[in-house]
Amino acid sequence: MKCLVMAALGASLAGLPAAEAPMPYGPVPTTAQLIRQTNEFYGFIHFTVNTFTDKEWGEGDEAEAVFQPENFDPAQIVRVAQEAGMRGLVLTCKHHDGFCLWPSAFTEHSVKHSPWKNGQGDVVRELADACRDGGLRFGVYLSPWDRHDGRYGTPAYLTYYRQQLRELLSNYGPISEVWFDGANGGSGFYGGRREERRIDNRTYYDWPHTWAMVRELQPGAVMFSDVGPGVRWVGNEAGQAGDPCWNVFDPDGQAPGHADSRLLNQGMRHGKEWIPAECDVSIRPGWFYHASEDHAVKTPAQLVDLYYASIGRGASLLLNVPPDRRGQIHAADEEALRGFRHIIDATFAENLARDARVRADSVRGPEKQFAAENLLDGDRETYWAAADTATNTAVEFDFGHPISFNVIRLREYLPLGQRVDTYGLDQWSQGAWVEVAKGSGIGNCRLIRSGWVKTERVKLRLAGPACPALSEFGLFVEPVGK
Ligand code: FUL
Ligand code: CA
Repeated sequence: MKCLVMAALGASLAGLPAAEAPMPYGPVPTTAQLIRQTNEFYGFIHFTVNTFTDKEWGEGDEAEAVFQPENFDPAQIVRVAQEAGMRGLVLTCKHHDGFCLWPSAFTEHSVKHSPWKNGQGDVVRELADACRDGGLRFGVYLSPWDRHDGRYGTPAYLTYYRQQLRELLSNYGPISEVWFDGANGGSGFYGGRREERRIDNRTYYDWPHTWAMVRELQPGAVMFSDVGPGVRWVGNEAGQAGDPCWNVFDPDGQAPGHADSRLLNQGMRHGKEWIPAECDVSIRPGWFYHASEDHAVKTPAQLVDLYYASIGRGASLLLNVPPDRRGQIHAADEEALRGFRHIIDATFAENLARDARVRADSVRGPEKQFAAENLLDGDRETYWAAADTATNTAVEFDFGHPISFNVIRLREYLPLGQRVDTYGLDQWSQGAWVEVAKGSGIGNCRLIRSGWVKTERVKLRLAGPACPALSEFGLFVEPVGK
């Protein structure tokens, strides 16, 4: 990732004279955001008392003894995630019911009073360690809404919330993502009072203060909430990014739990900040495991559709895979993920455009640094850039013989911002260019299911407010009937 940043600054490659890289256009990602985005696919782990009470939202009055996984196996969870192609996991360390999956020093409502491992267990520690061993990144979800704690709604609760966050960010190694949920207030146990509590979600949580603490303790972590600041909610829990889904956004006037879902879904072309979207969606109807939903696990084909509707529109995908009462991923979910991975791997195994002769209308400088061939080298850190004046430009790919494809993949070089407004792809057919796809917005990844196209040449057209900087172009075959 350091390389991406260096190349953006115009450093020379392989001893060639440095050419000027294009100026970034609009907001650009931080290094942490770039890593988050280019890793694309993550798993969400919803696990707590609800797994054992068969609920989606615990009331906050659950006995700690309820939490008793038969055979919690973090290595199994990590293995399933790796095989699915996930690059990290985010764990619900505390959901709305307030039960803590780690032995927090600031509450008695945690695993330390559960019979699981005689109160000596720590789910956060075990999963964080397993992730590190398996090369997965690890993130934490700490629900701001707490239906157990009697202080919820008062300033004292915020102190408690930050104490807990400090524990999670100080004692469990590097944290890649901190997930701030937007569900706020309502009825609950609240230390035995059993009442309704309302808060003003625009002011109560004093987010800037909490965000500053995260930055101090885990500078490499990306913060999720409805409105960022690191990644934003995509506006639905169905895994559907807008088309287009711009990486830039203005959070002004919006707050976690208080944001316009249509704007979140599409982003803002001329937004002031780089806050890309993340699609959180469950592999099952609910977020927590329920045996009654074993037959409602999404099929491989549905998961592949989610991939195209999230990652394929430049967002990241946070797919929830809830452990069952054993504390493991159920076989039905594992099988669906395996089928999904098989289709994705089969599709993207070979870029059919890789050996094409490529010719761009405009290339920046004579050096290889910005050459059109960089579009086909399979390396996201190398890119083709046109001259500053070439804001409406095209690249042709000549395969030398007819090829058939049904998926197009485009990637922008993100350190230089989101530069392309519109794209179009033409095929050479009976002596003329014929359009096969068009749209707007590229970003980290744009996937287009074009239907079957058979041709010897294609032309990619791009237009925007600044010259394009694209890192990859690919044509693929999704295994579906011709
Ligand atoms: C929502 C919560 O209310 C759900 O239970 C779940 O955690 C989901 C990811 O976020 O706001
Ligand atoms: Ca490249």
